[in-house]
Amino acid sequence: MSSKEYKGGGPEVPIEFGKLKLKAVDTKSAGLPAVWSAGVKVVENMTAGSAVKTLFKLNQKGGIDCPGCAWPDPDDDRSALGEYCENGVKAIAEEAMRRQIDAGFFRKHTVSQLAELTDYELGKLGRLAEPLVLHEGSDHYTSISWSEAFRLIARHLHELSSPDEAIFYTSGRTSNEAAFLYQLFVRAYGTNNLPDCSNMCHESSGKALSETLGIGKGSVTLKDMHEAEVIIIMGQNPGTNHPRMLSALEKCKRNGGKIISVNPLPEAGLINFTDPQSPLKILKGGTDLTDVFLQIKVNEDVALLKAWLCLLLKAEEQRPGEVFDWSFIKSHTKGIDSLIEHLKTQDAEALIAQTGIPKDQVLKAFDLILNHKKIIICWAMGLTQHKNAVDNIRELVNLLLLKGSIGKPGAGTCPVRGHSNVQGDRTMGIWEEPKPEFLDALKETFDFEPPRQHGFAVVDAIQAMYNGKGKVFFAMGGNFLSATPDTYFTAEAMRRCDLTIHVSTKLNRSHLVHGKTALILPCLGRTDIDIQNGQAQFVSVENSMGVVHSSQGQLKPPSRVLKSEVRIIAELAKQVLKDKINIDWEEMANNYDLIRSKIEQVIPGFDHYNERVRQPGGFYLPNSAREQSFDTIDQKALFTINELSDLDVGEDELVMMTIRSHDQYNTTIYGMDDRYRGILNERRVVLMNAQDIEKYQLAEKELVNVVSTYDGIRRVAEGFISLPYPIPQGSCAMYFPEANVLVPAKEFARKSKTPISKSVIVKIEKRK
Ligand SMILES: Nc1nc2c(c(=O)[nH]1)N[C@H]1C(S)=C(S)[C@@H](COP(=O)(O)OP(=O)(O)OC[C@H]3O[C@@H](n4cnc5c(=O)[nH]c(N)nc54)[C@H](O)[C@@H]3O)O[C@H]1N2
Ligand SMILES: Nc1nc2c(c(=O)[nH]1)N[C@H]1C(S)=C(S)[C@@H](COP(=O)(O)OP(=O)(O)OC[C@H]3O[C@@H](n4cnc5c(=O)[nH]c(N)nc54)[C@H](O)[C@@H]3O)O[C@H]1N2
Ligand SMILES: [Mo]
Repeated sequence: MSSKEYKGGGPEVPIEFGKLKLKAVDTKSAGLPAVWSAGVKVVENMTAGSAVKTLFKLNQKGGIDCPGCAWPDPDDDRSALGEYCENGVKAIAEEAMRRQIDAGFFRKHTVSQLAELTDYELGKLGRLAEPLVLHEGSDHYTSISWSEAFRLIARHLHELSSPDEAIFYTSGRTSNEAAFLYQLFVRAYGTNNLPDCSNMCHESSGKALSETLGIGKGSVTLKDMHEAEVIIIMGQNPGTNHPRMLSALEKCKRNGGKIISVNPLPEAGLINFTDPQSPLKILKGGTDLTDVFLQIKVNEDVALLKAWLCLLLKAEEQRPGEVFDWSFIKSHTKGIDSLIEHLKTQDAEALIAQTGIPKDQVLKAFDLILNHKKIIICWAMGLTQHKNAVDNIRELVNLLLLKGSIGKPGAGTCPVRGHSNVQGDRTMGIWEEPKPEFLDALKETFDFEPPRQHGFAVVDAIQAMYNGKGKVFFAMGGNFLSATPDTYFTAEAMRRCDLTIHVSTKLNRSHLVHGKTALILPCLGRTDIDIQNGQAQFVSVENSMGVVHSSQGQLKPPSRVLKSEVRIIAELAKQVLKDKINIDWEEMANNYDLIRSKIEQVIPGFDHYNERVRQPGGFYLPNSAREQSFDTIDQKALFTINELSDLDVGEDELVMMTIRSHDQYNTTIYGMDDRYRGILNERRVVLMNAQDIEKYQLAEKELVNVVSTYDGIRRVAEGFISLPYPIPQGSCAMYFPEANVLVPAKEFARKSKTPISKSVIVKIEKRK
């Protein structure tokens, strides 16, 4: 029996129930209901005029980059209606709220009272309207001037015995300009402690792709998606999280392409799709997208991929020279012999059995892979958040390399990014493990010695704060407490900090579970007009396919007091660094072109940045894998040998994945419905296979506790409604962030430190 236990509500995770309603699981996505539901959201929050203005500018050339996902916009023809989806509209509505909260609001409500609200209720309060401070021992945020706030931060940072006692987190909405300035400030101050949301997201992809293909980004363009013969979608729910991707899949199908979906759940958008911007199709009922649906057990993707590799080898042995792309393999890769040796020791039948997928389905998909050459594999969090996540991605690279499916039209890797500028933030140097070349360029351009020692990733940062080694926590956006694993442990870590600072647009739980002193610095969002020194500014971002383009806010900011992220960093840097280095922060904040000129000097691929970012649609960054040039140690693409999942799951245990509902953006809860999955009005649910429900002898919709035990600590998620759902036996699913209490902070992917948010071993316990 473990001695320590984390359980039960509190300010970290208030427990509140909705009124659950169930509907049949939907297999169609988008179409009329989607647009209707999104439209209602916009009108609730914005004036009709500004709503229309915003939507028409969304993802248009020269318009606003949608703060939703990182899916690219078409290079050529964009819909005149605007390139938006239901969830993009919700993202806009959430940010562009007219309602605002200022010091008057915080006088009326204590922090402890606010912490009793759910995340959904917090989001509805409105935009943060002025800088706020919570003094040690107080339960009220009060107003503070910007200059006082900067002085307070500077005082704390100067008092630390080393810059490495400060941690600077970034979420992925921060623009290139703000991200570049931020990392410059942090490194000039003296640390590489720059953890970001990417550590919890596509870090496993970055690690696996850099090692095997020499570039941590995907290789395909939208045109490739349209031209592919086969697209395999693994561990991703595009209908909810990247709805605009469905249009690309539909184009692929129209060109004769086939789609294989690998997922423990029959997700709506994967099965059928109606383009909301195509009225005729809405009437006719949409396109069947998926040709073969493989309902895999959670965390058995290496087994499936390895089974396909074995079958390919067998076919190659029967028809030598016809199955593998030998000319590509010989000229561009390394390690084929060891891979073949390894595959010969594997038993394809056993691997297939391990996936839980019927054999005929695995073979049906295999036929498509065998008989086509232009293959793209798309993936997201279903592959990246496991102990063997890096192996998942290395194994899919093996498949593409055997087929020569990389760096050719219609073929390649497609890790589908999450936050709208998470890829750009990394390009700008938001990374705890900067490359020496990057630091050398910073040194050359700005004439200071950047720190060389690697900093903390997210999971290291949590431990450091808990152990007293991280004393000041600064967050450029995001919601660290709710997004990270082990909510109670992380809460304690944050409370032990001397100072926590959040640059934010909206109130969230990380403001309410805070350090001894806490600051909230309210900033402009993507949709807001940004005027500096009398001049309207625009920012730039990089999408999932490496296109850098501009984004310019169109709406009047909710309060005149708000500052842009760039301005906040510049003023903080001046206050903290004084004359330590010779950088004119003020000048850069007055004119973002000057920041872009510096980016051009430091980061390869940004030549003529100011000129090219002004071209409609922006420009592509160089991508070596796309050119079949592999920038690895040997200058070859690398075959690797990968490990199957080795979860030690007991008889009475299940493997739990945390997933997003249709009505949320990460920790921002837009609404209480998960419409496509037919679960309405309730987030405290655990989706289970009917046979597992029977095995646990649960009554219909019985309220249960879900428990995980790692490193001697029992973690209890109290009060979740057990629901029968089409999910493989032995697997179950709960929503992120409510289920984060169960994810242990010390368990993460080998080699990438991404928490195991998609494979937590749990028990279902009856409530006494
Ligand atoms: N509307 C909306 N859009 C978003 C977001 C949002 O919250 N809301 N978040 C953004 C961000 S930051 C990100 S990273 C992306 C996330 O996009 P996704 O990765 O699509 O998001 P998740 O809900 O985490 O979904 C993971 C999918 O993987 C499947 N899965 C889980 N475990 C496994 C497994 O072991 N194997 C396989 N094959 N599949 C598995 C789940 O069933 C689910 O369909 O979306 C971005 N876009
Ligand atoms: N269990 C589990 N945990 C997960 C995941 C999972 O699948 N399962 N997914 C992980 C993934 S993929 C990610 S990316 C992380 C997300 O982690 P984060 O990026 O930290 O979380 P978000 O919920 O996206 O952050 C939302 C907050 O950002 C602020 N914000 C919004 N727009 C802006 C802006 O323009 N500027 C500034 N400064 N602030 C802004 C608002 O205050 C809002 O409350 O969560 C991770 N955590
Ligand atoms: Mo993400």
